[in-house]
Amino acid sequence: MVSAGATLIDVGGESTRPGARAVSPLEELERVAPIVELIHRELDVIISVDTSTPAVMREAARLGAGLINDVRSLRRDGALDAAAATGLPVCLMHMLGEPGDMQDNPHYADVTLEVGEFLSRRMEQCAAAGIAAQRIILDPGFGFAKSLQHNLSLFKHMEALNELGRPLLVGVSRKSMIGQALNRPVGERLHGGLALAALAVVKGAKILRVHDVAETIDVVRMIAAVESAE
Ligand code: 9MG
Repeated sequence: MVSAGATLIDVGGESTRPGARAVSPLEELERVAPIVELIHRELDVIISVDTSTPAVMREAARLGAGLINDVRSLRRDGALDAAAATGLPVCLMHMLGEPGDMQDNPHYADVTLEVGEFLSRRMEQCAAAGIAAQRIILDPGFGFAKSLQHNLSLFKHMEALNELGRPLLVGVSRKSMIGQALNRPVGERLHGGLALAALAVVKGAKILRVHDVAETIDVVRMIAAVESAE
């Protein structure tokens, strides 16, 4: 991934898939710490640690992580204080509930508005805990507590989230919204994912969380080539 051009590698020890087995903080730490240490030693890349667990945030930061990616937006007990203490940038993602129950009939009157309000409230909580706005990246949380229609509508109106004034991270690679929209199994979602990657960049996304790095980099470079033309 790094030789293909990735600037960040996201390392996680607890699956966020619906129905995934819960992992104790110790088990999560034992999974994540050696990988963070190894990547930090071997590769010139920013390590993003995908965790909601305060102890993992602190230890990963000590071992060289450069970003905290929390799908729970620092809502676990102690997470705000732990993230603040690391001094690292933080990605706040929108999700309602927990991965185990998030897809049980999610409901929104206006999904983009509600995602924006949620992220704005989380930024306020971060500010109160000593995490300055400049340290924050925002993520609409595609596939987290959202139906296909919620995901499509949120994607269509994603530009509205730029008004929050912070860089947007978008993760849609290989996700079920592509599978559902195109009726494709997970191994056949590359083209749908690249289409969404291009659209996300056009709508203002600054970071793409992807599996297919080389292909996505071509998409981004091609957009840049067009945008920089006379
Ligand atoms: C861990 N993880 C899985 N999907 C994700 C997404 O869309 N965004 C972020 N920030 N993390 C994700």
